[in-house]
Amino acid sequence: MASPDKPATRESALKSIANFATDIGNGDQRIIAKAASLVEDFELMVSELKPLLGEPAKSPPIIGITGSPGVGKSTTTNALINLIRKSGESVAIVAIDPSSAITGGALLGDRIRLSHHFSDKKVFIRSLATRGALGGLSNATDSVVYILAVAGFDNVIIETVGVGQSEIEVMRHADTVMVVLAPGMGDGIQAAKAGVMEIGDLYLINKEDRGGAEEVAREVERSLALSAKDPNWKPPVLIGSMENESGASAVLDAIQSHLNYRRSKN
Ligand SMILES: Nc1nc2c(ncn2[C@@H]2O[C@H](COP(=O)(O)OP(=O)(O)OP(=O)(O)O)[C@@H](O)[C@H]2O)c(=O)[nH]1
Ligand SMILES: [Mg+2]
Repeated sequence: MASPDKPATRESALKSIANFATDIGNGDQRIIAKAASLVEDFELMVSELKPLLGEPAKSPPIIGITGSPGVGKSTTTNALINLIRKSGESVAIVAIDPSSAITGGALLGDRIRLSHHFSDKKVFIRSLATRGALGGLSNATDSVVYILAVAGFDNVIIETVGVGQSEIEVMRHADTVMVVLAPGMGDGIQAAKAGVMEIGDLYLINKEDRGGAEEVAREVERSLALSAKDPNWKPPVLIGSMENESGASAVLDAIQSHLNYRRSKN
């Protein structure tokens, strides 16, 4: 739908971003959402935004959550949001939604799952649709994450569905990548095949309540023994049921440990 104040050119889009600078810095969610739309529509790059918005005061940790459709990534995200908010920190979520253009389905599910956070000013949720070339989504993610950093969010979570090439690309922007799996989806074997064993800093076997999680965990550990992403970091394999938040604080602790490890390296 054409909106009367929607910029028509890249130049005017960048002008709008420049005008948004103060409001973005103040964490105005309506303006942040507008800026994100401009990033998507015009594929604005961080290198174009930086002269307009400056360096963020601090860079928030970027937590990537990936895994096959339906394993419980959004449910896990929701559990993490609850924990992060309990600690008083703010969090922004970027959900990469490959299906929205086709079905509009997955995002709707996420909307319902995350909707109780919508009135919380310290939680910002934004979806980005897959479109265009492989690098497009990755660039858009990079730019939106940069805007969220300027806006001062304490934490950023990126959720991607699946483990295809563009997801792996997107996950490169994350400081810590968590791969979520679930029993009964042939996931242990699939994961080993699909190359997720190379991208995870930690693994969560979700839906423990359904049974079979231990077996998947052992299988994942066996695969991990064969393919180390970082010889100095042994990815923890956690088990939980995120629907009832069982094991969620152990997940957040493991994420924090990896972020600390990363920081200690830099
Ligand atoms: N039994 C059980 N079901 C769960 C658990 N966590 C999530 N689910 C269910 O699994 C389904 C998928 O959960 P989502 O969180 O939407 O999964 P997702 O990985 O984000 O899915 P996509 O974004 O569509 O790929 C939902 O029906 C959840 O209620 C759990 O711990 N136990
Ligand atoms: Mg989801």
